Amino acid sequence: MKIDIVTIFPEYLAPLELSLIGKARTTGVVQLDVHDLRRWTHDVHRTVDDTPYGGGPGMVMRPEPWGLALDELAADAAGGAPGDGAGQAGDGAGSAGDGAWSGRLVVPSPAGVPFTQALAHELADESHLIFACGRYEGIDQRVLDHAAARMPVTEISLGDYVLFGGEVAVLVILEAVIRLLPGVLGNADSLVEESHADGLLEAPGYTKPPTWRELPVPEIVRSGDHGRIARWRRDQALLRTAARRPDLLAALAPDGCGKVVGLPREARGAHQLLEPACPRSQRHALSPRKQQR
Ligand code: JB8
Repeated sequence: MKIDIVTIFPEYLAPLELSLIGKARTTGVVQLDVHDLRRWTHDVHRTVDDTPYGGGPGMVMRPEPWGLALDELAADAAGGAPGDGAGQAGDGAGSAGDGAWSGRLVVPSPAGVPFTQALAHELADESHLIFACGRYEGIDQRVLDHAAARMPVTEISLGDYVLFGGEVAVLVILEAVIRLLPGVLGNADSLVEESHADGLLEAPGYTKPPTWRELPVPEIVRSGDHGRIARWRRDQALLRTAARRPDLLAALAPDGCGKVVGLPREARGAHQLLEPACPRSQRHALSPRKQQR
């Protein structure tokens, strides 16, 4: 997989040299390059921002450097490349950059679609990802509109909170994506991934010693009875999910916590325990379909 990241703070992406992502780079699983947006500025101050039309606080990232960056990075290696220097007008108003662009543009934004494991899998199936890291009040919308006419563009939000810029979001997204690529994880970790795909939070984990600071490891996980251990872990996963992420449980059981349907037989005991964690006052939040009626 080819990965390009454009940012005004290349040093922010230094962690991509470490650990398993660093190894994926040195082994060639990913070819990752970090680019300074100012490389595509031409004024003496290498300006990347300007005041917002319509007023308001802060600054907006100017479209011209972003356009030139994408002209170059999205240039289809096979076909006539936009911005390959072969006769396109300079920057400024012109530079249509016509022709198909390769790759998929990913733009972290609080206004994006939620990042999920499913979206991580989708991105892991791409051959070329280009990440645009915004700062200030974000990137001029026309950059995304222009790109979206030439390549897939996905604005992604990590959650309902606001960062200073897109760099740390890109670190998160790439950590989730690169660990899915063939040859990055061993088999044991692949199985962990599958168990997370069942839509529940993981059960707690324990290791030696059997008692630590007077706290014992739950007897059942030391019992060696793998059938009972599996049921216990499933129960713990359900309890945690109900207490912390009722939205996930609702997705498993669209009729709400009064009727948990579609769960395996062995989960029903745990479901009885769940009822107190799912009070009447929360049931409407667990039944988005009913709410719509
Ligand atoms: C300026 O919270 B975020 C995020 C915040 C940002 C920009 C990009 C992403 C650009 N502020 O995901």
